[in-house]
Amino acid sequence: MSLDRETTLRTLCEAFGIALNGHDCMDFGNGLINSTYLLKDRHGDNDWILQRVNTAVFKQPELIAYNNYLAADHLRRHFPDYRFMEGKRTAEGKDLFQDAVLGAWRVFPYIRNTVSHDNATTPHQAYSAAQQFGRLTRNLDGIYTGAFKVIIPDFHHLPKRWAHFQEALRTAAPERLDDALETIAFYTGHEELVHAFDALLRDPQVSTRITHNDTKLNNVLFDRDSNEAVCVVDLDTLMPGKALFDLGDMIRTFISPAAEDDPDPAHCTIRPEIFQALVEGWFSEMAPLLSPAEKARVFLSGQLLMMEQGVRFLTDFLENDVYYRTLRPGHNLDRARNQMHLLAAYTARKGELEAMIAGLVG
Ligand code: GN1
Ligand code: MG
Repeated sequence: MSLDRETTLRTLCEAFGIALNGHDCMDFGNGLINSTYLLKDRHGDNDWILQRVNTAVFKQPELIAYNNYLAADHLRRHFPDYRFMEGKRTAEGKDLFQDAVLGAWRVFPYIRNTVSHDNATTPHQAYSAAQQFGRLTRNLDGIYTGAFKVIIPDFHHLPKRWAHFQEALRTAAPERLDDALETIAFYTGHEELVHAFDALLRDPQVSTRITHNDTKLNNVLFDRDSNEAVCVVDLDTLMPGKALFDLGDMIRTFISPAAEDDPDPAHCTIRPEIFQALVEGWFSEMAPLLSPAEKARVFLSGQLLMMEQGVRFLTDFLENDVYYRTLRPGHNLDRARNQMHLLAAYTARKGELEAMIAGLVG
């Protein structure tokens, strides 16, 4: 926050009609784009999540709120028991709070007794989380996708990310190119995945649905006691997309025990039981909606998302770290290397992993 925390907090709470009566405000989660805070009530359960939207990335933050309310309205009517993270309106009834100094802010209820995990520790956790991501898309099946705004154009679009990467290779500083030599060579050697991504985008058998688009494990809240996934959060990229990209991003983020910025190849290992559980959890909701063309690309979806994310991190490194929050020099290169090792390890296990899900995909 650019004003002091106290003043910012008072202004926001007044705008959203939240009575402050002894609250603590602390950093929350570890997103790479927005800044998120937990406002915790010391005396009761008047807890809230405050999020400052990064408007360099989300150029029209009002579109996030628009899609959120569109989905919330449909879900309330058709699935009244479904738990959906709906944004709170301001006291004046506005979708978000915008101010020249403080920026753009959204507020959400905090669900007590929930936790998020950066890493899947059990197959059941992976199953339960994937089921929640699948349920979101399934419950929004039938809604008119054309009514939704495109919050970030070409968000999951490896061919366009690839073109951006080629541009970065032309303009990067020589030292950065030098540091990234081996990583650049790896991604360049996997260009066939760009074509596979393109073919998927063009396949009429792969429909456009309303998807989450950022299905990391830590975007799911789990009940602290039962360890069941309760709901999905971080809905700022809820928009039309391909369901396979949600699946691929889950494979990318659940399958290895390593953190996303751990560049050690020895840590980027593949956990087949987690892979199987997450595919099963997602299929438990999505199977009736999937076409043979989608089912045939389950394994591929993981490769595509590892490739896309790796190329994005590498491009940002070559462009001097302008997009993702970095905490140390070379942070984005470490992230790109992590995705590289992950993609190599995952691809090496193709036969075994495909055999595990053969019964599901038919
Ligand atoms: C960003 O900010 P966060 O962590 O929710 C990014 C995702 C990436 C992710 C990688 C809008 O998400 O696409 O997969 O980092 N979001 C945006 O950790 O670019
Ligand atoms: Mg996100």
